Amino acid sequence: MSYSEAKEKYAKLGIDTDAAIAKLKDIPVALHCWQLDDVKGFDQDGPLTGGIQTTGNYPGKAMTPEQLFADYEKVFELTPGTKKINVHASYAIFEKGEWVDRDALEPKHFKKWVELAKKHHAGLDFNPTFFSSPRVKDGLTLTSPDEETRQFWIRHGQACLRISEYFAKETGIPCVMNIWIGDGYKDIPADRLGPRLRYKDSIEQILSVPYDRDLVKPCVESKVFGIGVEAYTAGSAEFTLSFAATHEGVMPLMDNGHYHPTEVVSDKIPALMCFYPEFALHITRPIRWDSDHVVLFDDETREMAKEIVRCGGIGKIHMALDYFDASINRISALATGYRSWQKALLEALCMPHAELKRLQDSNELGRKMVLQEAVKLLPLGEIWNEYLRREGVVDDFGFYDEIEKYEKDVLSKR
Ligand code: RNT
Ligand code: ZN
Repeated sequence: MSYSEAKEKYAKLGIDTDAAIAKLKDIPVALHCWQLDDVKGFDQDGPLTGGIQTTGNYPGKAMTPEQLFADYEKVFELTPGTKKINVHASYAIFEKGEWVDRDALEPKHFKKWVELAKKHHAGLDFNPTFFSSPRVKDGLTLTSPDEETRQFWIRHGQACLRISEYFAKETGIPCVMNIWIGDGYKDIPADRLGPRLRYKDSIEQILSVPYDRDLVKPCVESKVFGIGVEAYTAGSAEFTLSFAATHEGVMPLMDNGHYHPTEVVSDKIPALMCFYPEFALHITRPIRWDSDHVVLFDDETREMAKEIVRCGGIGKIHMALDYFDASINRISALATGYRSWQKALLEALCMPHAELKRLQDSNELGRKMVLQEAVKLLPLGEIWNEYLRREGVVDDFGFYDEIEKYEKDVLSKR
């Protein structure tokens, strides 16, 4: 089937696939640098902490800023659409012989990231790194009862606000700054309130430094549990939603790996749309737990994209990918997850939402179900291929040959 034949089929349902392609091309989605090196970063040599874990030992991972940037460039080449670059504070790039701790990070340590972003006309998002550091005391950062530790991490958050503002000024694109901490307890706590009150106060202190609210968009990410902190995490869903609801200019961030396994973020998106003018998402794929597998074109991913589109969330919901698989080629992992999310958005943009809503509201639920099922078999693949052609990007069948070539030419020499 040709694109024009496929386009005809959609047109019969009142769907303009050219308009969908044009819209998709401009929707920014943040690509996370930490898939490329198993969340290692450049500022420390210790293990990954914070209750998150990468598994696998696929060869060729990026070990220097140069390698990581080269891999990023490859991912850009293999993906259509508008990207943001998502950077963690642990990816600071120091001059030879230089090193500063997290509370002393400055914009200059991220100059090379700005250069990369500018080269690709991309925006930058930022994340303070409240893990993988000897300054994490007893597994705690912003909730620590040790005031010196807590203040260190507050200063880190403040430093990150300044860096976020620098990113936004340099690129001309607002920077989403996401606060996530792994603070919690392995077993039944004796005090659940104290850590949360300290966390609340810590975020307030971080946000008390002056910054341009049009340029920096802070958000707080919730989590139900982490490895080694199974009984209690301070930054629970209720905590972060309530914090964002009561602090002007702060958004909640929902990571779809951070809920009980039968909860779905697709259903939470319209709930938040009722109350928040803007919010953020981490798009991942949990299997049995927050395993952070590569995002695929699966049912829940598609349902999330549908909700974003039909709730009018484009432009209001800040989308970022967040997963880390060390068992396969990491460039393939990053690009595949991004391409899957693009497919999900494209499908959502090519659906007869108005008609489906009408059928729901008039209680024609059998007809609604049949139409929902029928649109699943529309020739989306042809629209996807046309999008890739227009963007000058390799199709799904040629994709892995490009990866293999890069592996042979570049990764195998590391
Ligand atoms: C961890 C959170 C968090 C991290 C990144 C590296 O469970 O999802 O977003 O994945 O900050
Ligand atoms: Zn996340």
